[in-house]
Amino acid sequence: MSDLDRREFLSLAGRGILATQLLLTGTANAHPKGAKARMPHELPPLPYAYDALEPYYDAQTVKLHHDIHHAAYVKGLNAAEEKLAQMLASGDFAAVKSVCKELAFHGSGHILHSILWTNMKPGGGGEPGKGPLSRLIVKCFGSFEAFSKLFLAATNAVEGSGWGILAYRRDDDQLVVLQAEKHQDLTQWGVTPILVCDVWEHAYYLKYQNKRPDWTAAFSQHLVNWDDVEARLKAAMGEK
Ligand code: MN3
Repeated sequence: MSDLDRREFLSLAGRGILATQLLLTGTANAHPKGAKARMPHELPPLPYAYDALEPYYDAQTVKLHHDIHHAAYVKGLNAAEEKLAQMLASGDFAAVKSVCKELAFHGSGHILHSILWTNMKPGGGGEPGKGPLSRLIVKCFGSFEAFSKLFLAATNAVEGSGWGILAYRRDDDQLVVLQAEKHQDLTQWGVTPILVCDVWEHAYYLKYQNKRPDWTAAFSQHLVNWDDVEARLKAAMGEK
């Protein structure tokens, strides 16, 4: 991801993962009488090789997940923003309901997967280092162990396809654990996701079949990149 893309992405993530905010972003960029044409969203490259997370996350699933599934959300988001631009140009808003749904679904899918790839690293897992993230986890959840149990329980209990999410709520300086159904349901306004675990079956089925808790345990114990989670927390707090 280039610096510009990263800034744009962090800015987008910082404003939440919500449909109306994506819609407003699209509106500002796509208005026919407004500023220059919007740049299409691009699939961010993986920050490691396909097989770098073996044996906990297999190369075949990583390749399919990134190159096929994540790419489809990027394509869908660009298509939805194109439809939005056409609505604005024509003044015909009959399709607004479906366009809003597509902006939310594909926009949230793109944002959450972009976080997921850097949320993992070879040799990850364990606990975060001593710093603002670990201090805030203890303040909000009592201990890292309690947080970890809550995050895994919430993620394992997602109904159908979705995500486990640790997010930062800047209004009162709190971390919150949430579930998302699909990509965009059950979210909370005004929070910034900093740690996400994908529990759509496409994320784990080849290797773990129906054993979702085995995937989430491997994610937690061997893959989480806590440095990335803390960098996201600091960005959300407004620190450089
Ligand atoms: Mn996925």
